[in-house]
Amino acid sequence: MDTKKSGFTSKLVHSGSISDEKGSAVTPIYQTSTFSFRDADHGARCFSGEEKGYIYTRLGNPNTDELEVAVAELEEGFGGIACSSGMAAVNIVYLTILGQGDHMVGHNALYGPSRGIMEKLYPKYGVEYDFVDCTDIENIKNAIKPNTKLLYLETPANPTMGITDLKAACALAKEHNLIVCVDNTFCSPYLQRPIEFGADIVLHSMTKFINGHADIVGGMLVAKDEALYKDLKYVMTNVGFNMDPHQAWLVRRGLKTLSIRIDKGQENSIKVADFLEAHPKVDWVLYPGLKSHPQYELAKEQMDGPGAMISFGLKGGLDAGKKMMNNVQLALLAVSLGGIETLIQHPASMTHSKLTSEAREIAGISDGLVRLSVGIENVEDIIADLDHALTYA
Ligand code: LCS
Repeated sequence: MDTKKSGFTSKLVHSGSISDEKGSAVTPIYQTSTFSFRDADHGARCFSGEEKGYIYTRLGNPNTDELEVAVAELEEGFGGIACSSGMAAVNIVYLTILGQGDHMVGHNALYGPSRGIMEKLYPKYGVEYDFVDCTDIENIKNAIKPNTKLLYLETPANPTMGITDLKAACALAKEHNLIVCVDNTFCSPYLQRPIEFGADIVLHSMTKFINGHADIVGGMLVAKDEALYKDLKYVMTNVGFNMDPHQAWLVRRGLKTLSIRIDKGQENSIKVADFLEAHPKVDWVLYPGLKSHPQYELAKEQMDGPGAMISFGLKGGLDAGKKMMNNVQLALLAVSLGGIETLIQHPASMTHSKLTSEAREIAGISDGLVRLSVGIENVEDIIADLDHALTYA
């Protein structure tokens, strides 16, 4: 079925689907490393009937193809590249765009390893970087140098919920011939499509909302045009960052319910954010759907909804955070996000406990910061759980 003109949810259900000769309603899993050639002169057999010529799964497989077609269509890009993790996707971008003597500008509060890998590994290969607060376009302008090649954004950012003006950032980047990559993990294409605003590459940790069931790790890149798609794909296949067919099949299944999962998580989040904002033990709440978010108006303009991620600060700091974590019952005390189950985490005592309080502040993570990924459970149960745990905070 040609889904190019279909609505978003119809695309979720049908895009890229492959019907086989047995008429299965769901694409089978092509759990194979290699494909037999029809004869010495022709490419491998293709079950979809197209002259696709599958050869070897690291280079392409019907299950990764199906997922790539679907996500690329949803993001309104030229082509998708499924890969083994969100971090594989990040590294494919860095390896493709940056080389000896090149410079990148990135948002200062990215998902930790997306920044960490640049600071730790890439200087070995002569790559330079500056991480600045990209929520202020002036900072990007001031950081661009003659050798800058890449502008790397994440909006809303993890976990500070800072929002970058994509239209303004992309326009500025074009004046300087920069490639713009936007990590769209927190929104998914249901809530934000960065290519519409001028981005060249969209990146996802599909571990999160796209898959939505906390049962795989995976990544996706969507390139705006063919040339960029080919360059990114070359790195993916040759560094070996490919996604396994079974993993791709699971993600394609999860993707089918993206809009209804996000609608429900978002409806819950609006109520949870209001509850937290009114709670006496909570100092601040950062949620793009609250008028108190510093970029509330911008969020309304570039996002189709505020999403299901909330950060909030406890007045009692580190100790209060630990006590709250030890008293949640419904929310899982876990990293990751974007699944159907509510997850809660306190970076100062969990993921960032090895850093000093000062180093955490620099990374935008105060001692009382708690991050919540709101699930699709009954909202009364989520609020009751938080309310109970907050009595200990
Ligand atoms: N980008 C964002 C915005 C992320 O939140 C993550 C993972 C990644 C990229 C990397 O994706 P992965 O390789 O894990 O699929 N975020 C995580 C988090 O907040 N807690 O645990 C993982």
